Amino acid sequence: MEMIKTRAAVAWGPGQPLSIEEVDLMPPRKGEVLVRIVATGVCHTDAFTLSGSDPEGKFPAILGHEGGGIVEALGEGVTSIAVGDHVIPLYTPECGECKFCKSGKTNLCQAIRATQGQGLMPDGTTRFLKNGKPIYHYMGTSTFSEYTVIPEISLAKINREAPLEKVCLLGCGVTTGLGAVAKTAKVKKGDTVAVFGLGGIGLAVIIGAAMAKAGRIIAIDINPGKFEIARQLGATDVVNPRDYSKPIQDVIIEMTGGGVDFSFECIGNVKVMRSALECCHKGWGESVIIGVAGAGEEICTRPFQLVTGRVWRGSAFGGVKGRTELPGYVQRYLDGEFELDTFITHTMGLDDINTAFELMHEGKSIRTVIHF
Ligand code: NAD
Ligand code: DAO
Ligand code: ZN
Ligand code: ZN
Repeated sequence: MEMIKTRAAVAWGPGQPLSIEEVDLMPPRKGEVLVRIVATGVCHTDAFTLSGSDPEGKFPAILGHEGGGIVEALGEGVTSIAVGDHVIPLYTPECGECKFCKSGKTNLCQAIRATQGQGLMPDGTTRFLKNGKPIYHYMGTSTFSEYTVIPEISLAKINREAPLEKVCLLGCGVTTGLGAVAKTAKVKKGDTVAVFGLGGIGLAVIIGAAMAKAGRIIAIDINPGKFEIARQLGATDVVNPRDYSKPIQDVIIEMTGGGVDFSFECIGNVKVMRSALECCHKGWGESVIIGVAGAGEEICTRPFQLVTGRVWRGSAFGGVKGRTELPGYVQRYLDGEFELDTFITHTMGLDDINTAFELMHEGKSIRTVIHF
């Protein structure tokens, strides 16, 4: 197979708008797959990396990690995926063989972690080139390109009947929220839940909590424009911290007669992470950090908060193992267990992708889905 041209949104440097241009894409090598991306969501993590706050952010790069696509060609030795398969790229791969995959305790496969974090394919090179110079991959996925090359272990094969322009959201935001509730926190019927940040992640946490039949779901955001959708998806209470002069954890402790059973931080703000921990019930409340904080930032609380029974944990991709478990989430969507339409506030072509970032920064969108 020859090198092909692909239309992509290139991030040339931190803080710069993405540039839509044609770049060269080398064919898939051993263990790699050429995928035609049909649609991709734009997640806050893309904006985080583009801003320059991501310690692993490398430029120039092709960002994007919430995609859905169709397999176009296979590199040598690929056996688990066939041409024509519908796939969701995975920024958390699943090799099935590393210590992490075999542990049964985590979804954080480490098979290609080192190269993926450097924007490289597992052999240490890039498939994207512009004028002969490498353009880095992003999170092993680079879905802001019509064609992309992805390791076989980073692809979940899904039911072909699933609409790729919707289930692409299961490539990050929605699965992250649903998984954090069901797999990381293990929320049970009747539990009280607080959700900090009502973007794609926080709203997916609300759906997950409603599916778990949580008794009370308290949705917290400084943008009241998010409250209507939160209620529609199952929030029982909405709270704007700016309406109160005291710390938001005190407000929630009062509202709940002692604190929540589970809280979820879906923003990436270390101060809110503290509030999320401290609004948990003494003796048993658990707080799950989902938001990604900027380079060098640290969380803090008084250790006595943990001594007295609160638990702090974190969740990446909802603790979901991509190859073995994500196809099941797609099926559950097809079976009508949860919806995706409410998340998709905007759709547009790749040429308008910078508008998608503006809408996110202005708090006007939940998810924009880019259609190629
Ligand atoms: P988003 O920007 O769409 O939503 C964030 C929300 O937080 C917005 O509604 C905003 O108004 C609200 N907010 C901001 N500051 C606040 C404050 N001080 N108090 C209350 N609300 C506040 O983002 P998103 O796409 O939903 O992503 C959320 C976070 O999750 C990001 O940090 C992202 O990088 C991270 N993320 C983590 C994972 C993971 O696997 N752990 C996966 C995807 C995204
Ligand atoms: O295994 O060390 C590792 C890194 C795993 C990456 C998990 C990323 C989760 C948070 C980033 C947000 C994803 C969009
Ligand atoms: Zn994401
Ligand atoms: Zn592995």
